Amino acid sequence: MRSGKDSIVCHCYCRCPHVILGCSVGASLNGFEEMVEFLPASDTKKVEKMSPKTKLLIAGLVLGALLLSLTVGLLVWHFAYRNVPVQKVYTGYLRVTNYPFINAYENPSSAEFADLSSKVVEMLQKTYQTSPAIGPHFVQCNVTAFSEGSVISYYWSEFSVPTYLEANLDAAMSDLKVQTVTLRQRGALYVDSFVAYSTDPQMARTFRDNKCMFFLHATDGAATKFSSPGFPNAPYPPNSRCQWALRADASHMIVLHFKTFKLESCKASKGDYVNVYDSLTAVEPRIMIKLCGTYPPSYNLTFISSQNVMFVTLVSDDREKHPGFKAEFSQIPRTTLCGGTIRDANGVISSVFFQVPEDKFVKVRFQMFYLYEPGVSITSCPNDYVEINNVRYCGERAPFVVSNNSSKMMVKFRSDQAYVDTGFTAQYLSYEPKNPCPGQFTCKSGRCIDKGRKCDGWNDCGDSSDEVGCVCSDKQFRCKTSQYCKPRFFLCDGVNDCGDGTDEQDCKCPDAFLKCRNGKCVPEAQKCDNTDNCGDGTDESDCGSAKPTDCTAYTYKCQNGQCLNKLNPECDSVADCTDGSDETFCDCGKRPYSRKTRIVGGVNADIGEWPWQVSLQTKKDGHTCGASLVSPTILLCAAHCFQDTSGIRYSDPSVWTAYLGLHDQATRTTSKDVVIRKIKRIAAHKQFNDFTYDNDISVLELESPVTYTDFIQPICIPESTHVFPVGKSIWVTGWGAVTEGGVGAAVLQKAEIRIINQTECNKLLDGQLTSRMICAGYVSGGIDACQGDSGGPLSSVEANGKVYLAGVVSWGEGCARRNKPGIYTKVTEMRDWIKQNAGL
Ligand code: 4AZ
Repeated sequence: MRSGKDSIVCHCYCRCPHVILGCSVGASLNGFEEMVEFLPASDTKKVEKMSPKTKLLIAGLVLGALLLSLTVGLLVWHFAYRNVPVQKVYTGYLRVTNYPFINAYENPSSAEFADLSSKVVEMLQKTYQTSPAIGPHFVQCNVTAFSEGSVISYYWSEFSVPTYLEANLDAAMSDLKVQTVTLRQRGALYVDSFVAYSTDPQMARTFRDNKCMFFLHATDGAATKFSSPGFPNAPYPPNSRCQWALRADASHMIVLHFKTFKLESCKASKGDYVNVYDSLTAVEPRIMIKLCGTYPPSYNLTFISSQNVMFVTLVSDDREKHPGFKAEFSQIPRTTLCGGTIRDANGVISSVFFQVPEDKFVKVRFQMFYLYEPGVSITSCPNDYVEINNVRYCGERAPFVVSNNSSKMMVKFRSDQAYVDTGFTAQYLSYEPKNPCPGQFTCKSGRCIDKGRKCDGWNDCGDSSDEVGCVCSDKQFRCKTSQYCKPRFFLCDGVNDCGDGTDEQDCKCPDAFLKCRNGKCVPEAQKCDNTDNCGDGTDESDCGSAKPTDCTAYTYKCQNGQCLNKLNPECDSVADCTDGSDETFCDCGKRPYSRKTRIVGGVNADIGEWPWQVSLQTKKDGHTCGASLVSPTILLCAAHCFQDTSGIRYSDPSVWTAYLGLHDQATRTTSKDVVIRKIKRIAAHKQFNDFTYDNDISVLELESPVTYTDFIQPICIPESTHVFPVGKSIWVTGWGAVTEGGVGAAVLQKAEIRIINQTECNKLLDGQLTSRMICAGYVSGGIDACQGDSGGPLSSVEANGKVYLAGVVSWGEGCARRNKPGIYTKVTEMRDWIKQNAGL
């Protein structure tokens, strides 16, 4: 590459402008003028009559003109693009071995700092001059900090280089070796390691103006606090470039904890972000984490350095305003964090060599496994990994087991300098070689599962070994490639559950036919012809445009009576109704803490993740039902929560208390985020059928309005025409029982489930569904709504980023039983009733 570029450069610089082309073109022109007559193109005879010399001259002229334009083009390209100087900044660090570290080096204003930094600068300048690819482009360099070891010097260097030499400079900088340099009058500087990385020039500029640069040293005992500019009274400024250099005493590590973190939500490019480095400068290979968005207070945003330094940067763009962050750090003595040998029969580990009793085999169960690095292959795992029997494991993995046909096992854990993640927790177990899973089924991986889970259509082992060689039941179908049996309600749900499309292949309509949501096929030509050919409005509700149309049950109705045939037009930031009413009442379904978080065990909700979730309690029973906040005074709930029994008059509003902003039942009276309200009015659906649970919906009015906070927000109520497609991933939340017949959860639980095909679900539930019910089930089994979740929300995150109430937890055959999905009141079917009873 490089040599090719060089040859072009040389050619253009030496030959183009005057000498060669100037002469040859000039000579040809002279000869041409003397002898040639211009001819019309069609005058072929005259051309034919031309002498060979003339023809040669014309050819030469054309060639010359071509060469001239090529030369001009190359010159323009060279001077306009290739030769434009670009500013390059490298940051890095080097180790000076012949100076001991002294405390004064921590203070950039001290004379000692100035003395050593001028030596390092001189050494860098001299070193750069030794390389022809670096020296000519050097502009300036500066030392920003020192740390122990003997003295590590952090610096930046600025260069101005023509675009076409930028790659050469990068290569030369990465190859650069610093030898010991003899300094002017001041002896020598011994340097034994040196790194330089190209960096964002804007970030590097912060070093120079020092406007938002902070140097902090951990103190013994108390944690040292710092925060983004203006926090908590004002948002951090736009276009910020702030840096915090954190230090601890020698032989210590830094523990950094973000107590509040509220930045702009994460964007694919740019956006606001905070980087944490395991270094005293912003060098990419030492980045521990890049943080953006909002983290709930419960999220453990804690990072530990490998040495006694850490570096935090804040970069903001020019859009939106956000509060920022509050952080604190402290120091702990440096320790060796892992390694060892264990000889007990069972236990919990971090990273070690195990040996169980000789007559047993050993296996390791990873309960939590997060060794994720952006852009890194999870098959080769080159950077951070766990290695067992020469197999590497990395990335983000569901619980898994690795077993060994021996009583010994070596589990190695390796992490490199860049990027950190939560890590893993594992348990090691010894097992009888002849009977690894007494009374249970042994998965191929060595994992033990209940025998009843074999051949139930769900991948319980994680490696599908429990679903191999099964005979499918009448509630199941067989996937073609894998031959696994899967629940029939996975058929035609728009999701490729088999992996080979078997479950979706017979669902397609013939060519030129449209598939209706109810399964019917209608000719494409009937789409958007103002006739409901499907019978469920599919062909008339999604016509791509928002053109006013005749009003039907499947068209969206604006407040001015106009109807639209655009699918889910509400709050999509496009005013489709001429009166703009599709974009009003959009202040709902927002989650201040909207980040997808990872929680050990997988089902605890995060604080503030479901801010419309309400706990309805009675004095006698405590938490009894869930509910959803839809306005400052209105909750939506199930009707069956308010059926009187012989003991309590549940239909009496005064029996109930609503807890809003609640996360953990244990803190319902102490948490500052919780707001408590008495209930003023209960309107249960008059047609609620307590035998079939048809029309299972109610409206509750709070005694006084609540103020919205980060933890209390309303969910959006969908219009009657809103479509929640089959197969869509959706969330159910509540404090209900965690097992069938079991006790309720203290911490709010969440489960991701999928909307299930109404016809298939009705088959599974022996025809008990009405059109006012929808089914949703947990894909990998075992989790579902249960007693105590009733009345709570089925929350759907829609394309517009807002969360809509798709259903209200209603009933089910037991809880989390295979092939028995949960049943929810279909809110779209209840839209008019909600309007009449809640005024919303
Ligand atoms: C209940 O008793 C209940 N599996 C709610 C939901 C489900 C079962 C029971 C769904 O409140």
